[in-house]
Amino acid sequence: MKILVLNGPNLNMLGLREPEVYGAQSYADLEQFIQAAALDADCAVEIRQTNHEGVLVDWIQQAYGAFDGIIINPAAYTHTSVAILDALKAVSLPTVEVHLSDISRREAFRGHSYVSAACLQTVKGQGFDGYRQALLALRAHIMGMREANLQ
Ligand code: CA2
Repeated sequence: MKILVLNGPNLNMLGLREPEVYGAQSYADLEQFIQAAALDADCAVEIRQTNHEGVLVDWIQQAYGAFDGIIINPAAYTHTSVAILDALKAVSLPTVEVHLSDISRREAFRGHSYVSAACLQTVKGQGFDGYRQALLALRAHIMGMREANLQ
């Protein structure tokens, strides 16, 4: 099972600023954590990060036919991007949204996610472990779909 993990703007700054919100570990630590979780779950993950909205849209489009599902932390674009929502709807791959922090308990503008409407579920406020939870939920969903198609 091949899963594309997409991380949006400024997540490459993890560990350098705001450790009280996002933790003290670095982006490289996050990549290692996700790779270890994927190994445990017997999934193959490709992890990418960009600061550019259009690049996220391109990567989502290119995932069609190449990956079984998507895990996405669109970072600030969560709260602004109809383009990312439309791309996720267009490819219609099973997708889980992740946020390190609990966006429902922060500033009001973080309370709304445009991308949620195209996602199976949103995992928030669980730190790095949210990516592991997202991976397990996505794997269960994809395996369920495969079984249903066999019947
Ligand atoms: O909680 C999350 O994962 C967010 O997606 C992170 C975004 C934020 O805009 C969302 O509202 C919630 C911000 C990512 C920026 O990460 C930083 C890391 C270190 C220092 C500064 C920002």
